Amino acid sequence: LSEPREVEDLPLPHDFLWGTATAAYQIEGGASQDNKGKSIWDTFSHLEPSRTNGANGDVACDHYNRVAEDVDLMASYGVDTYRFSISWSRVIPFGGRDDTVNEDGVLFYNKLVDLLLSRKIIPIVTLYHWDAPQELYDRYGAFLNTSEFRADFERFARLCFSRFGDRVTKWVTFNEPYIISIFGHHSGVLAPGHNAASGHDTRTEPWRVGHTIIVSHAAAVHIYATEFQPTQNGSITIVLNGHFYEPWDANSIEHQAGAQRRLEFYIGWFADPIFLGTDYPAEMRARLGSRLPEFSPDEMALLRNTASTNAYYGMNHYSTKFARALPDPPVEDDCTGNVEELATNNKGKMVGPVSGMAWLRVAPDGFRKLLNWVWNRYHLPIVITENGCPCPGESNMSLEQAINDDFRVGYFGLYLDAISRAIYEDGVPVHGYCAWSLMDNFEWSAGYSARYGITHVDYDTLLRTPKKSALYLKRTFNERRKKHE
Ligand code: GBH
Repeated sequence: LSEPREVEDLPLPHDFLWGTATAAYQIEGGASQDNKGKSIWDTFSHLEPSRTNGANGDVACDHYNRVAEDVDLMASYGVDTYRFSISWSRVIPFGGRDDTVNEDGVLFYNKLVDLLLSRKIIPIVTLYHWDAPQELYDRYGAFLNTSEFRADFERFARLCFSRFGDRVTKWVTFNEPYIISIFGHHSGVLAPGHNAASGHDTRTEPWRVGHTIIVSHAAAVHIYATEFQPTQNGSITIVLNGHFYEPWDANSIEHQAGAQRRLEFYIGWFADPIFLGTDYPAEMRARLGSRLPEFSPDEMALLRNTASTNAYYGMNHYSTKFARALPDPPVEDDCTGNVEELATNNKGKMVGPVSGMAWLRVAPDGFRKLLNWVWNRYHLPIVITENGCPCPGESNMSLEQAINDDFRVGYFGLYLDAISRAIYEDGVPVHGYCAWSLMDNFEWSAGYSARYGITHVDYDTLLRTPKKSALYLKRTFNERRKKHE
């Protein structure tokens, strides 16, 4: 697994879409410009800046004021598509169903969408990439109150479909519900920072949050399918992230089961109800008992009715880990299925070379296996909605060093080879790929110290400089897609 590998530049289908991805809070800045309301990320990063490496998204990449330049940049890379998110509190500052719409916020996204279309770039729009209006937590606990949150999210979704849906035809409801639930309401390393130390019930909060997201997603899908899709002809789905898990001991039934269970606790948690219209995975019911909410008959019916409306499986994927089953009973607030995650297996073998983030190792074979796992379980086409990495040491590099990002070029090359093999050798329908990210940006708890961009951003001058990887992606997609013609 850990030997260095050569990129083969294997072919991809001629109609395979590629592009880049970003998220509102990570790039926009303009934190209080034009009446934007506060989101939980404004609160989280300002209240205790140590949680975000001393940084915040007040300015970020200043994309809010540089949107035309950024669309030009993407056009120069030859992208087919661009995945971005809408800041809820920019279009509805207080977020709620009876709160006023901020027309300046709507105008910004109209401008972005029109610029993209004028360059023939297809927008993929995420409604929620982690920046809940602060007011919704203050009023009723946001995700912790399913019916209130669902009603407010329905209004927000309806607003976006009706204002942008004449031109936006590819919608994503939520980005990475696992991260919202676990990192936001268990470890608390991401906003709103709920964890045991801050007095929250980590035995139940993540599962309640997950439940709210699943139901709110299905409600938005229902609204889109019944009120908008007939005239707008677009598609809608959700984006789920997840590592692939290899058994820590490849020959042990116990650890094989542990790896499978870990995948179910990470991915099946959301994907089974959403894409299959069924209950949570049986292993989760068995292990979590009353900690896991029940779907009401109405919720179950909604899930069954909307499951097949989801257009594809939106996959964010970065890396692979080894899963080691732990002896039962698990700790009280276990959220893993009682599995430990490791970078090394029982034989001392590493998952792969480490990137600029300790958790992110280069493991294209795990990626290919995950594509197969998802296809075999859900039978949906797959779009890679995020994939990428920071180079080792990149945060401390000069501009000149940083733009020579050979490590990232190698990572992209191997992960694209894995997609090619999944398509042509395994028969998995993968339809598109968005590199994370268009440019260096605010990397949540790491602040500006982790650079995932294919474009370098100088945070003093805000100057954008293409890295080698941007030019590689442009060239390799042209070549790989020709190979297949
Ligand atoms: C994505 O999240 C986000 O959608 C995007 O906004 C973000 O910038 C990008 O990835 C890069 O991080 O699994 O405990 O070892 C990915 C979420 C972040 C989840 C890192 C796993 C690693 C810690 N991942 N986290 S762990």
